Amino acid sequence: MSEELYSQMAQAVIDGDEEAAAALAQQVLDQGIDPLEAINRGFTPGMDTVGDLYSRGEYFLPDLILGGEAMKGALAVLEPALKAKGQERKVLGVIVLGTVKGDIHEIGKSLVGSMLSANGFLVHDVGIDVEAEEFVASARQHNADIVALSALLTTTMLHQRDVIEHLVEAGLRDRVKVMVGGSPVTQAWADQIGADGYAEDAAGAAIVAKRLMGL
Ligand code: B12
Repeated sequence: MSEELYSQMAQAVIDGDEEAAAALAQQVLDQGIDPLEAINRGFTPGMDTVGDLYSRGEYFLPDLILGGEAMKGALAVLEPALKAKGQERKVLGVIVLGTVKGDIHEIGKSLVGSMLSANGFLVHDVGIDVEAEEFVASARQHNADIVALSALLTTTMLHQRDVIEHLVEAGLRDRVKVMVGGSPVTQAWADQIGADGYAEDAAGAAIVAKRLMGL
């Protein structure tokens, strides 16, 4: 039964049908299905298909936008349930999270934020297209333990390194850990730029964040 529901979720994103995606997400909550499971097995595969169709020239920018909107519609319904899991716990650490300069992809970043909150971290989401200076200012303001940087473009992942350099210049690097992610980002890239952690997905991000806190 769930398999059928998962493929409907993927299809709603592929069709860019925000209303259908939100209705399916509501069904997830009503039927007591694990929201993360629905995201990983239903909506995200749909988003991946949209990306593949776009790379093959079968989908165009408006299709990419519609797919993104459908995914966001589903996440808007599911995120409160994801975050609620973390609410009764004590705060494990403070994280400043954002998508780097020049990059407006927000879906994966927000999902990472929800998972970190669900796991007991206090997350300050500074948004998308964020300048290195802003990450540094926010880390200082919130006394962050970790700065988490998302990048979805091969061109913008270079700005993850800029943020690390700015943290060094600001004298914060000794006490602020950095973790990086996003589809073009790899462990090798994380090592190359001197990041402390990398994870492939939102669930992995929570595991890495705990490791960085020594938990
Ligand atoms: C939706 C989408 C868009 C939407 C974004 C809407 C929004 N509000 O976010 C819009 C239409 C705006 C868009 C625009 C563009 N896009 Co786009 N987009 C996508 C698409 C289809 C899906 C991304 C997504 O949301 N995935 C779902 C989420 C859940 O996954 P995720 O983002 O990867 O995040 C997960 C992990 O990466 C990880 N993660 C993410 N961040 C972090 C951070 C940390 C710290 C950690 C630990 C982990 C982590 O965990 C997340 C959750 O599991 C991808 C293709 C793809 N399959 O990735 C292309 C893609 C990323 N886009 C691409 C391109 C080329 C563009 C444009 C340049 C197109 C254009 N010609 O204008 C613009 C760039 C705009 C800009 N300046 O940023 C290319 C990038 C190619 C490259 N390697 O550089 C891709 C790969 C499509 C393709 N196959 O060609 N896009």
